[in-house]
Order: sequence, then C-alpha cells, then structure tokens
Amino acid sequence: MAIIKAVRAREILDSRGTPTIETSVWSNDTGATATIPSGASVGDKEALELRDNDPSRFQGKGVLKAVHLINQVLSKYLIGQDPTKQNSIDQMLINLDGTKNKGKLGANTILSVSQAIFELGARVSTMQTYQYVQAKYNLHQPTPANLPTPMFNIINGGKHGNQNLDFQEYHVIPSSKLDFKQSLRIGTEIYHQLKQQLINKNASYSVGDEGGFAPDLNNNQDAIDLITEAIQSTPYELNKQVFLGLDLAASEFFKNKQYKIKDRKNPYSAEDFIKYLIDLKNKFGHILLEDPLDQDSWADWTALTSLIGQNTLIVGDDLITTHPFLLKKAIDQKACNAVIIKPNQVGTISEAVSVIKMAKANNIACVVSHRSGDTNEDFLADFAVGVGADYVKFGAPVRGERTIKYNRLSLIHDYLTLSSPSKAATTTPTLP
Ligand code: 2PG
Ligand code: MG
Repeated sequence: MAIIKAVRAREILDSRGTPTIETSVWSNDTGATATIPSGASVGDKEALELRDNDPSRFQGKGVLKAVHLINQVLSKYLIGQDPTKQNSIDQMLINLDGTKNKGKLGANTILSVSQAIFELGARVSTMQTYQYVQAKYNLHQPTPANLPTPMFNIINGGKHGNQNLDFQEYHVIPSSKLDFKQSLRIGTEIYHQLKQQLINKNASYSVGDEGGFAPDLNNNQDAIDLITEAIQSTPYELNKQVFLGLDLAASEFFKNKQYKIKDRKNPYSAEDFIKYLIDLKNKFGHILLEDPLDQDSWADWTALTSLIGQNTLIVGDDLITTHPFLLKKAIDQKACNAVIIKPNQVGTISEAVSVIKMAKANNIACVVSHRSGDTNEDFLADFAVGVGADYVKFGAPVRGERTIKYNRLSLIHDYLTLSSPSKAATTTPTLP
C-alpha cells in the first residue's frame, strides 16, 4: 500500500495575478500537485476562501496562512495515510475544519489538499486521472463520443468585463451531437469571427477575465446580436450546429427586488424579467440560461423552470453553489434542470462528487466549471470526463489557463479513441 510521505504547499499566482495555493503531495516513489482557482462573482452560500487579509501584501489577498496550515498542521494528519482513501481523508479535513462553511481552514486550503491527494491516488494506482475518477465512482463509462460538450464564453460582461455589460457570460455551445474536436473547432472559429466583427465595426474592445471579448456596447442585446452576426459569417447555423448560452449572474444586478439592466430604462420586476427571459428563449429556440434569476428567489426559479424548462437548460450556480442540501432543495422545488459543479464552492472532491451523484439520480444536467481566476491546471477536464458531465465551462478558447483544459480534453479524446468503441445513451436534458 502507498502512503503519503510528504506534503508541501506554496503561494503562487492565478490568471488574475492574485495569490492562490499550490499543494504537492508525495508517496514513496511518485508525487502530484494541485492548484486552486478563485471566483469573482461569488455565490452567497459558497464555502469561504481563507485569505491573509494583511493589507501590506497583495492588497490583503495573500494565502500564507493557508500555506502555513497545510505545511505545519494538516501535513501531520496526512502523512502516513493511504492516498487512495479519498472519502475518509476528505471527511477528516471536514472534521478538522468543523464549521458549516469551511470557515476555519478555508475551502481553498482544504480543496488544494483534497485535489492533490486525489491526483496522487491516481498516480499510485497507475491510472490517468479521468480513469481513476471513473474507477472510483463508477458514474459513467467515457467514450470519445460522450465527452462533455464545451461551452465557450466569448463575450465577458459583469464582474469579468469591467461592468461593461450586465450579463456576465455570453456562450456559444456546439450541439451535443457533435464530436468534441468538431465542437472545439466551431467554438474557436466563431471566437475569431467575433473578433473580426468587432474590428469591422471599429468597436473598442478588450479581453475579459475568461478570455472572451469585453466590448464597449450599449446593452446586452447588442452583445447577443454581435454573436449571432458572427455565427452568420461562419459555415455554422444558430440552433443547428450551435446554440446560445448566457450566464446572467443575475444576483449581481438584482437590487431592491428588481432587475436593472442597460436594455431598459426602468428596472424589471421579477415577473417582467421572467417574461423577458421567455422572450429571449422564443427568439433563440433552444438556449441555456445560467443564474437567470437572483440566488434567493426560489419561487421565481420554479416558475421559470415550469414555463420553459422543457427545452431550455436552466442552470443553478449561485443558487446551489455545489452544495448537496441546496441541490436537494432545487430538486424538491423543481427550481432548475441543470447544475454548475465547482469543487472550490464546497471544498472537497468527495462533496462535489456527491452533488453529481444526486444530480444524475434526478435527471439534472451537470456542468463542470472553472472559475474566472484560474490556473494552468487540467484536473477539471479529467474530472468532467470521469464523472460523465454533460457540459464543461472552461471560458474562451484562448489563454493558457483555459486552453490547457480544452487541450486536455483533446488528448483524452485520443486516448479513448484508441481504447473504446460505443456511445452511451444520454438521459439528462441537453441542447439538441
Ligand atoms: C461563474 C464563474 C465562472 P466566477 O459565475 O459561473 O465562469 O464566475 O468564477 O467569477 O464566480
Ligand atoms: Mg455562474
């Protein structure tokens, strides 16, 4: 049996130049390292990140306290343990923290250990990480044809794009029927066509946190129109090979019980905003809407899902924050039909897997997602394939911290092509 021999964490920088944690763990003859992402639009119910709050370093965002906790405290509990015993190690970390929101040790501290041990478990089992996920949880049999469908965030607004637009993310989503490599090509070609579109219009633009364009536009509809125009200049057709998706991150523009967006002078009541969303759906056919409503407005989510959930993916991110009890509530209240999975919202790999298990058992689609502050880390690509996620959300098809995940999916696609034949049936709701 392999045992953990050494644990060492350090402070590194994420894609925004903000400190984050990198943790390495070693057994007798191999080692593994994990790096942890960080969000900008953080759901109220997410587990807490531990930051130093020392204003003299990195504007208070240093993570030396977390590094110290791992190197000096947690390492004592971890050394000597079997790294393949993920559930019991995660449970030990949860117990050592002892709070409901990981507020003592920090979800970033705990996840960096949980994920590094997971990777070490794969190494000592001499498996690729996606194979190890599959073997451990047995949720799905990956094949080249059933890799998760990528969602490409090609325009960044909200907190990711200097508040130029109210909606946070504008995605193009290739049809779930397409092969991963074809999907990657479609998303990337549309991204480049969109850039050309912006140049043709002499529009001033920059690039947001997730690599999508952050153009200076009048309103959210303009951004949607730009994308549809870009698609029209490619060989692909909207609602055939490619679909529209939005992460509205609506809690960010929900003030005084109203939704205030640039498209209309007067803010929308909840009822009016639901009508606005239904109009969008009617205009664009199949569509994906992530966080279309405020994170505490549960009854409105239920109303929207009952009205358009048949052929719209309604995805809970801030609503559920990868927490099992919130997914249970969403299932009971029929509040959404898809869920975002971000391990750092909850703090351990085991807890993220328990949310996926519950989603699968209840016909809720799973979207494994990066964060806006991310690292050159490909763990999530393996994780998504291993658990059989329906979608992955890894940002635009540019910038190292995003492309490393897409490129890892390409490599896994090739491994699977060499080793597996058939396509598994999909039972969760997906865009056609
Ligand atoms: C989201 C994410 C990732 P952040 O809202 O889905 O795209 O953003 O990491 O800033 O929370
Ligand atoms: Mg989101």
